[in-house]
Formats: sequence, C-alpha cells, structure tokens
Amino acid sequence: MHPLDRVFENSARSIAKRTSRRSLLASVGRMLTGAALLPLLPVDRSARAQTPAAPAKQGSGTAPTAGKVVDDPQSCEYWKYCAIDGFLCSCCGGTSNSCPPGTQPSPITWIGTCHNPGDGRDYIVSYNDCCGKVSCGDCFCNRNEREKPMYRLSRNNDVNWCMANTESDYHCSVSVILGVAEPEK
Ligand code: ABN
Repeated sequence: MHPLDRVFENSARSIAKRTSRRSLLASVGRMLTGAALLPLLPVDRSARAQTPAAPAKQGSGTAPTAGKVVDDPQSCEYWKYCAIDGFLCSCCGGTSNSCPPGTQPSPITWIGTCHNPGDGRDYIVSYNDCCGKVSCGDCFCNRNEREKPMYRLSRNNDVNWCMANTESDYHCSVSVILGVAEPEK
C-alpha cells in the first residue's frame, strides 16, 4: 500500500472510532443551517450613506416630483420656478428673488403662473434676468409650464431680458411673486 493511502486510511479509521453516524449527521446539519442563514446576517451599508450621489440640480423640464425639493430654492423643482429658463440666481450668490451682488435686474421680464402645493393657490410670477456679469453657469433650469411661443413675448422664457439693460450680459434668473392669481369667472 502506498504510504499516503495508509495515512488517509488511518485518519479515516481514527475519525470513525471517535464519531458516531448520528454526530456526523448533526454536524452536517449544522453546516447546512449556517449556510442557509448567511444571507440573513446584517450588512454594513454605512459607507454608502457617507458618500451620497451628487444631487441633481440641473433642470430637466419634467414635472416636479413629490417631496421636499418643491421647497428648495436651489432645486429646479422649486414650485415657483415652474416656467423659468436659465441659471438659478439662488446658486449664483443671490436668492430665488434677488440678484447676486454686482448684477442688475432686468426691468422687462416674462410672466408666468405657478401652483404652490404648500397652500394650494396659484401665483403670478415674474421671471427677471440678472444682468451685467457673464453667465453664472450653475443650476441651469428649464421648465415651461403655461409658457407661450415667441409671438407672446411676455409669456416666453427663451429671451435674454437683459437686452434693455445698459450692460446686457445675462448672468442668472430670479422668480419674483407678483400676487395671487384669481380664478377665472
Ligand atoms: N431669460 C433667460 C435667457 C437668457 C438668455 C438667453 C435665453 C434665455
């Protein structure tokens, strides 16, 4: 007999002497149960929570999704941006309704009506451009609710309203509430 065979035979006999068939079945059963329970163990996903995906600030022109973003002035989904087309001044050193320092609001604007889900009312909104600096480039947002084609200029948002300013460089756009829209009688 090959010496290796003898080693295996001896160790098999020694194991057989020390264990019964019942204990062998019990340990096989324990191993199978452990393997079946492995997927139920908790998994640490904290690393993913610490490196969240970058929030999408870019406008898509799609309908606003339900949730907190309708209240975030730096989000394109903010309710009063429903017909804005441009860079959000709230991301460019200004606010949702004030121009960043060093820029001037356009005296002529385009007008829209946006529904505020917070109080259920419709508001008339003026979209002024802020002028006098090069394009901000942050938080581009293009939404077109109730926007009208170019022949209704005051209802069209694809116009550089800085054209009437002495410094006609377009920087960003704000959304100023003018009043509550009365329901048509
Ligand atoms: N009113 C925003 C804008 C500015 C320049 C060109 C198109 C639209």
